[in-house]
Amino acid sequence: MMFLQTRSREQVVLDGTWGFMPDPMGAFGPAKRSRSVFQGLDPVKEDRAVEYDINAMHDIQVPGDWNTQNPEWLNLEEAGWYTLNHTFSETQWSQLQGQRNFLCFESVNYSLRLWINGHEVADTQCPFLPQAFDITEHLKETTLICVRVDARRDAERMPSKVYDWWNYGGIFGSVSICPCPQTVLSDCHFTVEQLDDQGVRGAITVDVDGPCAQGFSVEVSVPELGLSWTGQGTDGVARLAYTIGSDVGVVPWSCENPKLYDYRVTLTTPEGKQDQLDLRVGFRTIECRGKEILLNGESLFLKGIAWHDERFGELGGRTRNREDCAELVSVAKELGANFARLAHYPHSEHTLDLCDELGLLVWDEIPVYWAIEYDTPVTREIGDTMWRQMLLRDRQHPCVLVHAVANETYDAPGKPEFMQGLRQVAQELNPGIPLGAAIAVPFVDGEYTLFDRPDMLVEFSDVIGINEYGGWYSPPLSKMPTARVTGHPDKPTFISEFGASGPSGVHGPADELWNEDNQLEVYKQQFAMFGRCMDSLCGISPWVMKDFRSPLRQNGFQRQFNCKGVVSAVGKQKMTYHFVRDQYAGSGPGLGLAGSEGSSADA
Ligand code: GCB
Repeated sequence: MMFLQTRSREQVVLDGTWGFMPDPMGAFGPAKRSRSVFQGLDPVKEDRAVEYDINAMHDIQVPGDWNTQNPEWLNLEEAGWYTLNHTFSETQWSQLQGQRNFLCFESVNYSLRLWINGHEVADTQCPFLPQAFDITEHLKETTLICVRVDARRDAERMPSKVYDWWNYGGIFGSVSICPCPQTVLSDCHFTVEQLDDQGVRGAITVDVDGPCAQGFSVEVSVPELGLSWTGQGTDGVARLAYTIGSDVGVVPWSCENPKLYDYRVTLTTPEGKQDQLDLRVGFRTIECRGKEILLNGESLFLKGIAWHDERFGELGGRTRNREDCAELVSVAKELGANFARLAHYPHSEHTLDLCDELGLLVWDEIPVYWAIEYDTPVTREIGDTMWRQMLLRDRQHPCVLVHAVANETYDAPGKPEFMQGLRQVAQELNPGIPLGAAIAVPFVDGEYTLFDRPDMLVEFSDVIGINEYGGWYSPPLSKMPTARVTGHPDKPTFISEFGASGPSGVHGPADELWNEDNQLEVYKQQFAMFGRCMDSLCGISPWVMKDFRSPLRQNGFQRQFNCKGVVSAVGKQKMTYHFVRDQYAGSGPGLGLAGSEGSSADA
């Protein structure tokens, strides 16, 4: 498996109707001949007792989770077999000749096992993230692609066995074959080390894979700026230092003006063979200074909102395309947010594209969530693989403000080593971006404090997120008028979660749980607390934008949906939506935190 930058490449897109067979016992597999789905047997043509029929599978749409495509599969958590018997058109087939052909998956949950025309080519655990496999030697004009997706929850996986969201399984993202030259440009990205009135300075890294990776030349050009840089690479990498003088007038990427520049990178091998990518860059710097987080040297107040990568609709389901993601991002923009917490695992890359374009800063996150078995080799390997693929993918995106290593974890054997490993990888792959963690903080003597039961991530993190549920879990609403929160004295600290369940359309007394009026009251008390503690905080991010499907929420108010959204599962705005939007539109040091009066939610 490798990371392959596929943007701007011509691809044979394999999205559409595939065959699907649920395998809830995990019974079909390479063990017995008659059960080996990847062989593509047909019980009629074979005239023998084959217990599946490659030509009579259920229809399923790719991309898309399996759970929301058939009521019988809503709770399917074991394996599912996907098959596609694809006959290439003449044009497609000629496109693939003489090329290195990669089969690319944008996103799969959880593990993937892949056979091409009966040959096993991959067995990976890298959920939610892009994966590319060289399948050149097994391709034929008619090719059987068979994918076993195993969505089991497992103690050694990340996330582990219990978590507060739906375990959607399947192929969520697009699938394509990407023909590339033998020596391929696998990636390219810009880092920015300095951006001020002197201009911009940094480095461009170009990654190359293939027979000529030992010696090649590259050219990177940004036509809009009239600039280009050239250099040589060895060992699969070329690093070009760049300086852009202030006279060129680079417009920095910011929330107010998310300026992106198109650029082209060209690889030339010693024999004169070329490869090319057209990508985008936004120039910006991020820095943590004491309790502040700075974008382009200016202090930021994060007006955030968190969401799951789940599309709008009665059923839920993972996002499948740019349109699904755009619906979520537009709610964040309408709320007036400048910061998106993409919880609790890597979201679709379409969301990152939209955040780049619309100026929303992003916290991305790997699913190191609640109990994790840090000490086992399987978990360590999954952690390392996911973290690498997420950083490789997301470092392209100027919107990314923080890479998050964890949410509400417990100290456990192996955790310090695990975290140290993540830091080393970050240093190697994307050193300019701060690391963050969301930490569940206890309420002690009227105050949320990071230091009562310190989590090792308090000292580890560059940016600290505090998850607190004053007015909902603890303390009760009655204690909120005097509650306080104290951040880290030397690090940027923000509230990464607060909230309450407010089932849409349910009204009742503000001091009783499970109605919208109570949810609003919790928000009012929370914002009042933030207003008392502004010197501790560099931002806030309510939990959560939209009600989302979760097996942990089974009471009569929720019925398998966590209802802490400020909008419902179908996008209906709740009272808290209006309240947050008014607060974010307010003046003052980041927020109109003077209190709740005047909110349109009161009307
Ligand atoms: C949390 C978790 C989040 C849950 C939320 C809740 O602290 O980080 O994943 O969904 O609480 O609603 O209880």
